[in-house]
Amino acid sequence: MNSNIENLVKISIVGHPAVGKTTILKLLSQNSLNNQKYLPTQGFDLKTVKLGNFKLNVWDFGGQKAYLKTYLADYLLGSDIIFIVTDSTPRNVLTSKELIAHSNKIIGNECPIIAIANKQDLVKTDGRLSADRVENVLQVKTHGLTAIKSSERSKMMDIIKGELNQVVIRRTLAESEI
Ligand SMILES: Nc1nc2c(ncn2[C@@H]2O[C@H](COP(=O)(O)OP(=O)(O)OP(=O)(O)O)[C@@H](O)[C@H]2O)c(=O)[nH]1
Ligand SMILES: [Mg+2]
Repeated sequence: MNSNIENLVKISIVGHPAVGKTTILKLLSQNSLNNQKYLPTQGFDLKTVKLGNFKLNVWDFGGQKAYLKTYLADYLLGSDIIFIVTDSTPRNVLTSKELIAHSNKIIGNECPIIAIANKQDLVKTDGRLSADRVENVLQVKTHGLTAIKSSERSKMMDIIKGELNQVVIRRTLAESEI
């Protein structure tokens, strides 16, 4: 792939408030996490991350109800990969399931929805669900993560790398249909 456009990938991170979306954005785009204080994202944040030949535009969308209700369709439009983040509490996993159903209606089969079962460091201490159990409930591919640990960066990058192969295949197929 030579052209810049072909190497540009839109990754959308969505989920309810305080599940760790901005922390994942920082994990991908910064060397270290300097502040773990919760500051709700107003609107959205966007960072560009290089991965091999790819330029990833990673969109971190504020999870407050007003945003999701009004802008979810706009957020998701043109995504190549959608990550739905949950904090792995049973209640949040259930509301994330609704968000997945809603997102599916918006984007159809256009792009994969992958779940991130975040805050896995808290599974043993306060009854959060393991990634396998989250996957059973959500019925979409699910990866466990502890986004506050900078050592998890390579795991998150590998998850994206795995999905990029599919992005390339889908684009090639779409081109051959034109
Ligand atoms: N223990 C633990 N805390 C985490 C983890 N990931 C994020 N947090 C904390 O959870 C809080 C919320 O994280 P954010 O990344 O700001 O949440 P958000 O999903 O962007 O929230 P909105 O912007 O309101 O939609 C912060 O205090 C983070 O430090 C994790 O893996 N483990
Ligand atoms: Mg945020």
